[in-house]
Amino acid sequence: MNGLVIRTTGSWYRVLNADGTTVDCRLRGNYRLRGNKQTNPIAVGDHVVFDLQDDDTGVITDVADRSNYIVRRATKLSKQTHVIAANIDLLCIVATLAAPRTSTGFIDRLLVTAEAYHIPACVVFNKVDLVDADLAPLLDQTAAIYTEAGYPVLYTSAITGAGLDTLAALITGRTVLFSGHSGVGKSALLNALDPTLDLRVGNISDWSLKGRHTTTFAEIHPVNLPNHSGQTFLIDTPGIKEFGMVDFTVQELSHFFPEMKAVLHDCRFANCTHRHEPGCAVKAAVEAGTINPDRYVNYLSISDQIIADQ
Ligand SMILES: Nc1nc2c(ncn2[C@@H]2O[C@H](COP(=O)(O)OP(=O)(O)OP(=O)(O)O)[C@@H](O)[C@H]2O)c(=O)[nH]1
Ligand SMILES: [Mg+2]
Ligand SMILES: [Zn+2]
Repeated sequence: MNGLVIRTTGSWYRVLNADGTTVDCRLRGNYRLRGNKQTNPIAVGDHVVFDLQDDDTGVITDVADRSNYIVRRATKLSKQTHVIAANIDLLCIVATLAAPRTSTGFIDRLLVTAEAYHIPACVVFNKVDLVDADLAPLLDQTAAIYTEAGYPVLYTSAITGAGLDTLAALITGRTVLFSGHSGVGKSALLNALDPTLDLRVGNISDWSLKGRHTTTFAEIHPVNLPNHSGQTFLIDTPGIKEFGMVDFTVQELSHFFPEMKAVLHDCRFANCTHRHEPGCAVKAAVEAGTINPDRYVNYLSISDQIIADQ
């Protein structure tokens, strides 16, 4: 039999069959790990082959090749990586400017990783109902950074329903990974998209305005969005504090900023790092205002981090 891994907890994998039933599976004892760099050999989104046992549990014997996957460092300083999900059609980075505030540094690290792993991405600014006149200019400015870089940007509110039709239209029929800090409203957004989901949503404590890590493991929720036809797979994930990137070099980094990639062939040196080299087309574009300075600053910060980690 074969199916889609929709939940992983400890050594158990919940597999969704084509007929809509699920089987809880374990991994065959001698299953060959793809190297020991990854803490989890199978992630949500993987398509697996399994044998059904007498007790109605399954034993996974094989995993299909992935079209893509997204990884982060297992812990802050770890060399090991954690696969968040596999076979993703779209990454929705859920961000907020109020309670908690998402930095562009965080968004850019996720976007860079999405580019590196060939996953289309969008930025969803949630909790727009909390954006007052004072905050609105900052929201528009931040959103413009990503629109200009070529990413779809949405404004949503899980509370008022603002922007949900646009979000539903963007994600229908796709497998969509929702990622972002704890408390930005990932689970609340999924509930708002499909009220039958009834996912657990956290409380924001007034004193700290920090999320509480309500969602504790990644899970795929198959849904049929109201007013949209086609099966959609929504992946809810636990909030992350920092996004630990892996696996690429300073030389590669600018290729994962689409607006830099578009001009870097005009740099004088083929191995330009766009920091101090003369004749750098990226720096020229920043000075000319066609590349956003915030994105460039985050580029520098990520490349510093890559160098420090080497
Ligand atoms: N005002 C407002 N509150 C929201 C909105 N979306 C979510 N919230 C609230 O924000 C809090 C956190 O929402 P969750 O959906 O649990 O956040 P999460 O991103 O899933 O958090 P983790 O599971 O911890 O990663 C809850 O109290 C929600 O009611 C929104 O659009 N507007
Ligand atoms: Mg959640
Ligand atoms: Zn350059």
